[in-house]
Amino acid sequence: MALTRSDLYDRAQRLIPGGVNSPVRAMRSVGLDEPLFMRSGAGALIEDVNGNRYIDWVLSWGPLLFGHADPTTLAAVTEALARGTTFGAPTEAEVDLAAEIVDAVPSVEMVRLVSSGTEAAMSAVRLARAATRRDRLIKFAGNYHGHVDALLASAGSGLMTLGIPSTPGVPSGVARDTIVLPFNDIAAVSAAVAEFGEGLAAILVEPVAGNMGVVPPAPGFLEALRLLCDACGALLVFDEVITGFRVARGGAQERYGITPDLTILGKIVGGGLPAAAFGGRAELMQRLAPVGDVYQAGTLSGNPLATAAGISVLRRLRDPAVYEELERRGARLEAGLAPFGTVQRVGAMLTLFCQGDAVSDYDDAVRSDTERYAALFRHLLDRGVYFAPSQFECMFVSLAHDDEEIDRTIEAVGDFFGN
Ligand code: KE4
Repeated sequence: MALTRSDLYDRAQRLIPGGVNSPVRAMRSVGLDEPLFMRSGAGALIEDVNGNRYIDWVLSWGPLLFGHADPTTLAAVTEALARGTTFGAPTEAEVDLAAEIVDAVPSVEMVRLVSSGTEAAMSAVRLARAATRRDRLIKFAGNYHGHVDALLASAGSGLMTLGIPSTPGVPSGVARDTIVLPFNDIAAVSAAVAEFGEGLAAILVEPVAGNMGVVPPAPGFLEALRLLCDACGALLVFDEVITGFRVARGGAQERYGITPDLTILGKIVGGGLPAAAFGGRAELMQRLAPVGDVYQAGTLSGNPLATAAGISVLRRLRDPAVYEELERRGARLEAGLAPFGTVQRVGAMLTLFCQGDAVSDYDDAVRSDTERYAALFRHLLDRGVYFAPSQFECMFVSLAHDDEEIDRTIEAVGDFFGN
């Protein structure tokens, strides 16, 4: 007899903090007493352990551009699996995945593969600090770059949902070097650069914010960050863990025509398996061990299964029709949801904010009616639609979401708002 959701949750809570391996999965901010436990996925659909099926707009938080159990990805991983799972030595697939990334992402001449976005962000920060011989960082409220000590202050994902602006366990000396500014506020960045620019190693930004809900860059914002970095000698670091390969094949840097010095990648780059990366100009990346003196390492970095999955996905993204189709589906969903709140979208990532005003930064985002969003989330579950279990996340459109599933989602949302 398979365990029910309640049995699983009881057992999980005795063994794993909160019964989950990542806080947002607890689904507490949307008023569930116990999280959904998922058992399988196929295309745009996901099935929980009680046999309920949902149209999945979370898609594991962004990696699955071709949906769950994509046959091409499964075939690639199965073929790799038959030859073993990890060697701790260079493999051809790592080189092939690196080649796909370099070909796709305009500013990346060299890349280092790692296992998570957090690891990529942590490594990029270390490299930026080494390259500039400076310590200070600028990040933005509502941006989340993984649970890196130096970057947790006012993170947008997880912490934002939990209402914790920063977290215990981060040494005060570490937090002191991180300056947190309002997203899209050029004047604030200019002032901070004027005051701290000499000791500034990097400005980190989600070029399209996804971790406070989707907040596009205001006109001129990314350009201003580029100019301010050039003026003070800091590096511009784009965290494209969400936007990479999603808002364009070359990410936000291609879509907006801005060249960062370092780029952080994750999610789609691993095709649903644990892989992430950071990259940039060769002269910067060559500072990394074993060529350079900046240490960075990882037992499972470039793992053969994850690289097989990543290659199987990235190679298909060379077809421009992929992004035409993602744009069409995203626009269809956006138009359908528009009557029900503030919908903000860039390409295949969007958020329905439960409020009536435009959201341009963290302070705007937190004015959303999170209780109403929680009620919408629960209503949708009953209608077989699975939204992000937090107002401050994205809906991730994929090539697996067909028009019928988009329209069914719109109808279910409309029912909630009484249309
Ligand atoms: P991971 O360490 O979770 O692979 O990546 C961290 C990260 C870095 N940068 C951005 C822009 C990110 O969005 C993330 C992780 N995203 C969250 C959801 N927004 C992952 C979900 C979770 O924390 O469980």
